[in-house]
Amino acid sequence: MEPLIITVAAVGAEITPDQTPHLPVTPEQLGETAALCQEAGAAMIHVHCRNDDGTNTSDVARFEAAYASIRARSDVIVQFTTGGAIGMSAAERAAPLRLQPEMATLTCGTVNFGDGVFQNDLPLMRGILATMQEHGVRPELEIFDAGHLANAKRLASEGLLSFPQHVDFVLGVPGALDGTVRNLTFLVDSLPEGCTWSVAGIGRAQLPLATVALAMGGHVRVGLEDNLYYSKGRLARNDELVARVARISAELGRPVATPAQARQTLGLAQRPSAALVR
Ligand code: KMH
Ligand code: ZN
Repeated sequence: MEPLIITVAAVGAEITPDQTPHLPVTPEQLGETAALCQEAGAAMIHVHCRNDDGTNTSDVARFEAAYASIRARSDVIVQFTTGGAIGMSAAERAAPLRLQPEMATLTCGTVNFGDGVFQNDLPLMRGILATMQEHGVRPELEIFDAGHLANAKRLASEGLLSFPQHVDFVLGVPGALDGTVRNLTFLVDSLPEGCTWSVAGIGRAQLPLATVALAMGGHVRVGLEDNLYYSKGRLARNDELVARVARISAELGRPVATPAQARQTLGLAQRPSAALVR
């Protein structure tokens, strides 16, 4: 099996700083988190940004500062959100793409999201995808529900996307597809030939789905965006969630990918290491 790519979704848009002392809020905290998580085994960081008071932002200057801070301290693949937070406009969600991160998410359909609706109609998807292409940003297709793969295939049939792609199954969001092994295997079986995939299990689904995915040859996303707890009642740090998956992978005999190995697997350009950049 190819080395396991561990992505850390360190921030997200839903967790508030009063829920945990471990949420990285400032660009400096994001850079420190990236360094700690790379040390623990992460090869990629999925980035949302917050203002100093913890509220969500798509401010380009804030993303620029976060990007610089991560780059100064680590080699991880930097993947921006284009999902943002519920209620953000498509233009807000796409704005940070002008910074040309290596990757960005593309959510492939509208879905209930708790009490809210995460709006991703086809025109919105086409617009975000076009902005990614304009800036040379590689998508990661976010699949929250069974119909989302069909939407991605439709974009491909329109010539806007070509398979294979890297796909992330986000399973267990209230209102979307449950985080079960059965749902994961169904989705993996539905993928176009040659795709790479990871799973982000929400809440208590995170650890079992991560374990199953790494045994199946998939990749794994963990982090506070998806799960606040290390164990029942015990708040997690991002780096220890990464370290636990890396340990399980080692026990199963599967090596954990360095950022350079992850770039090779995903077909991304290599870049000089942080040590060289500094
Ligand atoms: N915050 C969620 C509504 C993404 O980053 O691409 C959407 C989200 C997806 O987090
Ligand atoms: Zn996200």
